Amino acid sequence: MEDKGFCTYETAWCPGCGDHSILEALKEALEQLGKEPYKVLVVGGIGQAAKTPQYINTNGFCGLHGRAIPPAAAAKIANKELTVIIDTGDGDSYGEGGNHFIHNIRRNADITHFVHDNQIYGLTKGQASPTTDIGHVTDVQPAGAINTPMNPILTAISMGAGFVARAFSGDKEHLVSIMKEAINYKGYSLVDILQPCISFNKVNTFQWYSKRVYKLDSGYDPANRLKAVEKAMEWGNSIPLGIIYKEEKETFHDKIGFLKNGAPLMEQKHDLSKIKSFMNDFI
Ligand SMILES: Cc1ncc(C[n+]2csc(CCOP(=O)(O)OP(=O)(O)O)c2C)c(N)n1
Ligand code: SF4
Ligand SMILES: [Mg+2]
Repeated sequence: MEDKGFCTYETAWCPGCGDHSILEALKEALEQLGKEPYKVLVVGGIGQAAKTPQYINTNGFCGLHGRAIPPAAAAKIANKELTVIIDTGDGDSYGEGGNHFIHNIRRNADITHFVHDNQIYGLTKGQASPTTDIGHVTDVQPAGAINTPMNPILTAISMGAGFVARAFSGDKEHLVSIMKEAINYKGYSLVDILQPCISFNKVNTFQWYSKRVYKLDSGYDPANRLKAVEKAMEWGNSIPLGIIYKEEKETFHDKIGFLKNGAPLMEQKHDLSKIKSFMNDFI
């Protein structure tokens, strides 16, 4: 596809890594939505996936490990006109960033979260991540992973997230369509994107995912929360892709008058005399 402004940079990712097609899909989704690079912010934490802000021509920020959500939410609060997108890994999002993941759902800041879920810690060479299945053997865990994996889709739905979806890096067209819906959604949107790590995950390969994933059909109703819970629990031999749950909800901005109405917070003027009189009450 012609590059219209989101640019192509040389990456440090392995050839064949699913991160490449997620990055390409992100650029296509932004182009198709007519977004202008200077009005988009892409945020990552630490990890292979979290390098995404360095490879796309938008505003960008890389936080500490597990800390992509706080700066992303803060930027949206400061400037509601920005399209704020988090692109980061399964470890960064659900492990080190698990606390932020849960509490941002409660807050419902209007940000989009694309998790490159390769079911492994890629950058640090193959430790189990929160989504690694039990028994998964790698060089650094020769006896196999022993902890119960986290189900991020089920967690998000149970916490009250209003947009929860799953996609696969091997089906870019479908991924682009899900990304566009997630970006357009008002409130927190999560897309868990299955992604092979060809160097350190020898179990969940491109072929492994390809054999198991299937798309939800047009008869599936994403507004039915109980059905969504059932779908969220489907994993193993068949793995559903698509919008698993969707509901319109009040966003963080909707709940706070001065954020909702008027200019973006960063442009609002402060009345120093009011601050002074407030401070005087303490003297
Ligand atoms: C506080 C802290 N703990 C641990 C690390 C080491 N570390 C860097 S990246 C990473 C794992 C990243 O995994 P994931 O988020 O799944 O991204 P991937 O590399 O798989 O894309 C870890 C443990 C760190 N940088 N900071
Ligand atoms: S180590 Fe894995 S996640 Fe990292 S770039 Fe290589 S294939 Fe991708
Ligand atoms: Mg990972």
